[in-house]
Amino acid sequence: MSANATLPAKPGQKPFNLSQFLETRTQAVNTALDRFLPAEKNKPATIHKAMRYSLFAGGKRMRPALVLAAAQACGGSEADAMPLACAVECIHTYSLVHDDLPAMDNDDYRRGKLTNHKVFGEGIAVLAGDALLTQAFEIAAQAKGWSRYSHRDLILEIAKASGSLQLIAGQVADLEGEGKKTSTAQLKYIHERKTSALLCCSVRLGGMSANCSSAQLKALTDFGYHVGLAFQVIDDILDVTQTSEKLGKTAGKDTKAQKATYPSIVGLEKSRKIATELTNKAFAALKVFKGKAVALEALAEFLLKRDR
Ligand code: GRG
Repeated sequence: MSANATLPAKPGQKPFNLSQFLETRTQAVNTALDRFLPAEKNKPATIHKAMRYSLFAGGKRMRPALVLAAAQACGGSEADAMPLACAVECIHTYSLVHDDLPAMDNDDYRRGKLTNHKVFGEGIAVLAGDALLTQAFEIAAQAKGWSRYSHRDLILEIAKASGSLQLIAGQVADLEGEGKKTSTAQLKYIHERKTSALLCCSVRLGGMSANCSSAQLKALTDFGYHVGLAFQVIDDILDVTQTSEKLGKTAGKDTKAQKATYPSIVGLEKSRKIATELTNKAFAALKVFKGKAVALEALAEFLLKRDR
């Protein structure tokens, strides 16, 4: 599905223009990231060039879009949510830079360009990832804090999602599972941590930036968890069905690295069915928003039908 779609309206609802939402939010996020990051010419210029190279390489900006859409569903403002949207994109980009390193996935292409270490060398790529991770917390600390959610809550949220029990745990299990027989339970464990944790954190942060109620936060958590799992099932499907040109990264890597994926364990057709079921569970979680979560709904549908 291309983001050009205008989703048909449900009875009593205006049609939602997803392409316009994504275009305007991507532009706003890029402008904010540009302001938050040290300028390229700041000494040492190499590290700032390397950070900006990967950050502005043309990612889909799905995590910031989820932060902003969740804030909107809870009646919050884009300005209040923006530092958190930028913080999660910095964490996500750091994880990609490190994942591409020769010691990990050893990839030459990402976001349609040469990977960070191919351009700047391994040492600088490690440091650019470290700097983006640290930058995320500096940016998040500039969010304002709300009556229900303090700065402490925001920082804990991001640290937990990206720490050794979530994002890093998923990556460790992924690395250690290469070439080994993996059960669907173990695969789910990896997907929950490697992918779902940061997507779930994104929608939760959006809700927090709108001082959301505990019922809204619970619904967002449920939504984010299921969308996150669906996202990775689709990512696994795309790895075997799309070209490297389309994906902007090397296609077919999972099979080559003998990685456990949904298509390799249950086949393509069942994988598509699982992704649809997970997305339906995500839709169901949005009921409490009584039609105000149209952007989240449209994003979940877009993520299910995406082709890159
Ligand atoms: C190195 C700490 C560390 C973690 C790495 C994110 C990750 C864990 C590995 C990257 C490879 C991978 C398949 C990750 C799962 C999440 C995912 C599908 C990332 C790609 O996200 P997109 O498609 O990428 O949103 P863009 O480039 O569009 O932002």
